[in-house]
Amino acid sequence: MRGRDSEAVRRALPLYLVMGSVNTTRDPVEVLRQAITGGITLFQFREKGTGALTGEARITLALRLREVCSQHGIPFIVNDDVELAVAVEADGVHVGQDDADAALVRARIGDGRMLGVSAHSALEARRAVQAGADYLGVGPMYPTRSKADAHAVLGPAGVAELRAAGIAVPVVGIGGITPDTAAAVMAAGADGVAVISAIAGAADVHAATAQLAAIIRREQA
Ligand code: TZP
Ligand code: MG
Repeated sequence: MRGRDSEAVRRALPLYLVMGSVNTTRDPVEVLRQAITGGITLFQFREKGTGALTGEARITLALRLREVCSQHGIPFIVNDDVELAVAVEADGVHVGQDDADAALVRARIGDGRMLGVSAHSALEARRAVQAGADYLGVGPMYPTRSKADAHAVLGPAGVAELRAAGIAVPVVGIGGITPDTAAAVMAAGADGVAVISAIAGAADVHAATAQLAAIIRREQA
């Protein structure tokens, strides 16, 4: 998957799993496999928070998850670590507003990899696009327990606001999204939903993914 092709990026966004080892009590490799067969379209390795792996263990897990994505043709994105992304030949990088400067990340990864940037307002969105973002992560849509330093809840209105402001780049909503709320996020103008716990924390990962995928397909029709 190459960055800079907005239709290809849009097609990758519908069901975006974000996960690190702390987001599941099981083997993340097995969770990722089940999520892929359930219907995710994109994966982000986000090894953050209390108990997150570091050093060699982190790189080893990244490589294992990267391999599973490659086997199934699912693009692999690395959260907030350009060097790791390049080292594991990731398809892209995602940075938040407090992470590395998006324009510098774009310069470092070139046009061949996807760049995702978190945005909470039309101003941040415009700046991100100017810096070279291929897609925007907008959230939190709803209260979340998966991110300690989460921004104030925007709701799906946060996505609608960006669209009303003329932001046309691919957008994924994130934060607290469940099967009960995914349709509202799509209806507000998102191209996809990004989730951690709705998939990684599900008792049946495959079934939870398939349920979300069906809801999103309905919204796209
Ligand atoms: N960025 C904004 S909210 C969030 C991130 C990484 C956490 C999303 O996790 P969950 O479990 O889907 O609420
Ligand atoms: Mg970040």
